[in-house]
Amino acid sequence: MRGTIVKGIAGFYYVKSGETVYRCRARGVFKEQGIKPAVGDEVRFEIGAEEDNTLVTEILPRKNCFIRPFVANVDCFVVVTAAKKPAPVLQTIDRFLVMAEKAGTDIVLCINKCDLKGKQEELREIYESIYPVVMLGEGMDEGLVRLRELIRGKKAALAGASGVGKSTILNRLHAEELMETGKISEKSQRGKHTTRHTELFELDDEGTMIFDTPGFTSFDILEADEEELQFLYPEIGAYAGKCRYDNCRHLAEPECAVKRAMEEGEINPSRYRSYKEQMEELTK
Ligand SMILES: Nc1nc2c(ncn2[C@@H]2O[C@H](COP(=O)(O)OP(=O)(O)O)[C@@H](O)[C@H]2O)c(=O)[nH]1
Ligand SMILES: [Mg+2]
Ligand SMILES: [Zn+2]
Repeated sequence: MRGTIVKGIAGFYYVKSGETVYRCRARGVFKEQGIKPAVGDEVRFEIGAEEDNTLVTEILPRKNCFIRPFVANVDCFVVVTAAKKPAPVLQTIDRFLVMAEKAGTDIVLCINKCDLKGKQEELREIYESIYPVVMLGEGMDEGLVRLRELIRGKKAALAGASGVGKSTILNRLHAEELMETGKISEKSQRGKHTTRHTELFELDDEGTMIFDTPGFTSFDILEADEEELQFLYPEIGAYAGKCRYDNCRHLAEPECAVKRAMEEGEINPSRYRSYKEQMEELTK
């Protein structure tokens, strides 16, 4: 049988296959081999004759895998920032975006708390030509509908600094789904959303799942090489090979197409600054 790990607690893995969730243990040999199933893993499992004898027998190849939180197969990162409270920090937003680029996922930028008078327009201006940008806030249902469309059929994860509203957005997505499907009793059972351990929730019948995790509030040190970094900033990578020097890092080299593009207003200076900062860290 095949399924998706939606939860792991105390040595048990909960594998969703069709409409059923099976409680499994991992095959003993996994431990010997240092393999640990992660929430999000696609697995094969075998139902045992006795109770608690159902075993995860194979972990299918992962698209990506993260350590903190320990999850696998993220299809789409929803990078969340607030328009205000906390004040958006562009370098922080860029680092989350780079983490997502490095993991090879689809990316959506969510500007939350747009009901407050904040920096939403400035943020939108910087990012809307690079990523889909969704404006969210108290009572802003259009943004939520758009977000649902952008993550449809994918395993999505919210990432962003603490306090930007990730848990609130999860609650809004759940509430909308529960209203649509009439699963109100389930809603009152669950009560208000609080994240304790990592879980993968199904949001609809179209395969949309969302990682509910206390993590993705920070990023590990970027493991990329110098040539690669430009491609983690897609609008900078678009100029690769167009500079005077083939190995141009777009720093102090003459006749650099990236710097020219910035002077002509094609690349935002704050994005370039983030790129430069990360490049300096990589080459330290
Ligand atoms: N005004 C406003 N406040 C919000 C919005 N979303 C979240 N908040 C508030 O921001 C605070 C942090 O939200 P939370 O979802 O816990 O953020 P998290 O740390 O990213 O999970 C809470 O007090 C929320 O009520 C919003 O759209 N507008
Ligand atoms: Mg939270
Ligand atoms: Zn260059």
